[in-house]
Amino acid sequence: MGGDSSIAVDMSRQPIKNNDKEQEQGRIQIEEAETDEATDHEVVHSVVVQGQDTEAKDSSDASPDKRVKATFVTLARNSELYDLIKSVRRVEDRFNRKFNYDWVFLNDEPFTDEFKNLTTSIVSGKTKYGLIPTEHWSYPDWIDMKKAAESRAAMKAARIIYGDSESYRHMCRFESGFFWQNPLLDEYDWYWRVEPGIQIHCDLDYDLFKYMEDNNKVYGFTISIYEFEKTIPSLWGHVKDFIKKNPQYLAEDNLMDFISDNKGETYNLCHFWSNFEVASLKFWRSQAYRDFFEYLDKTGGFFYERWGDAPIHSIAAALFLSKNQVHYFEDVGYNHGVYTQCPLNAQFRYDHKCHCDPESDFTFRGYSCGTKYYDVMKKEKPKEWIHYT
Ligand SMILES: Nc1nc2c(ncn2[C@@H]2O[C@H](COP(=O)(O)OP(=O)(O)O)[C@@H](O)[C@H]2O)c(=O)[nH]1
Ligand SMILES: [Mg+2]
Repeated sequence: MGGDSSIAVDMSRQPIKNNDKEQEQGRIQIEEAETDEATDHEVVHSVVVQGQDTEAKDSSDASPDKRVKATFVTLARNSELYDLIKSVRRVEDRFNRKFNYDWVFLNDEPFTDEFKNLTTSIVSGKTKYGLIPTEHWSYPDWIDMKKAAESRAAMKAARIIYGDSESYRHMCRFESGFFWQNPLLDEYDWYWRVEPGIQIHCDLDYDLFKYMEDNNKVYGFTISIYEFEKTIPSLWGHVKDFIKKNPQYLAEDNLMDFISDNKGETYNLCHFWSNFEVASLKFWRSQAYRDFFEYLDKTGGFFYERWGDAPIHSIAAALFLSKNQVHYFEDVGYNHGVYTQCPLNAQFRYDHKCHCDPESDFTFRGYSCGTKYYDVMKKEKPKEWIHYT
């Protein structure tokens, strides 16, 4: 079961990058205007001035009625550029060169020209660059800094991955409660989250955003996994308190059975791996999610423990959505860190030019929540699954 104490690292999070830094003061919300430059893809970079997006040209060749209001979104550091650019290239090659969706990049420091020029040269849609405001990436005034520091020291001693990292906590809190509040995302209904170093293994010949919209889906994932219990010891207690106070937010036909094995008494640690998400921005903007995030944030758990955005997003999706509004993208072929999704059917892989090894597929392995998801959804498993457990 999840939270296996023999596992000494947080399996849901990959390489340790400890890059805490002092937060600078007085940041503006959005970066200053830039000069537009047409790339050899004939894509024109938008001008972003304090949240005003003055487009010089939109080169999208998809007809307007076929496109939905969607964008890619990436939070990244300048130092991750060359790890990120591979992800961007792969997403473009497998999907976006056919659809030309925009791409929003967010950072807690100003992006360098090198970062902006290179990403703009490869993204086929418009690129936009946002500077995260200090209030979305700093300690709220109700946090006891001494208690937070003691907790980091204790988690470091317990060798919990990212246990002593302040920046990681700001990142998880930002991805939980603030990325969707960035004004650069205001004009969109959908986003696809992309992180540095990910892979897309298969051709995606259809519009995933449009699929979500046309099929009444809200949250889409590729990999699910158990969370490391020591990062969230009090989370479920707070979730239960929140539900008790706000029973109206619980969806009738929800996915509680995916995240709890005893009807909600305890959390089984299953969550959707949030480094890949194709999801509705409207969901995070909803009153239910706003209240949920605010309630959790007030407990200080992002800082006194080390709550990840993945369990926060997943618990909300599992409780506030009906199970049919959550979509498993079994056809993407995805990799982040040591975990991979690879379609098991050989003909499917050939038809979609997948380059992954099915042996690497994580879906039905021990530490994945894939089997649970299939069982809860009463979804038929691929006929090959038993060979890949
Ligand atoms: N701008 C910025 N981005 C960050 C920072 N820490 C993490 N990220 C981004 O947040 C996402 C998750 O961080 P990552 O280090 O990949 O965590 P992991 O996937 O859990 O190991 C990635 O897109 C990172 O680029 C930070 O301090 N500043
Ligand atoms: Mg990552």
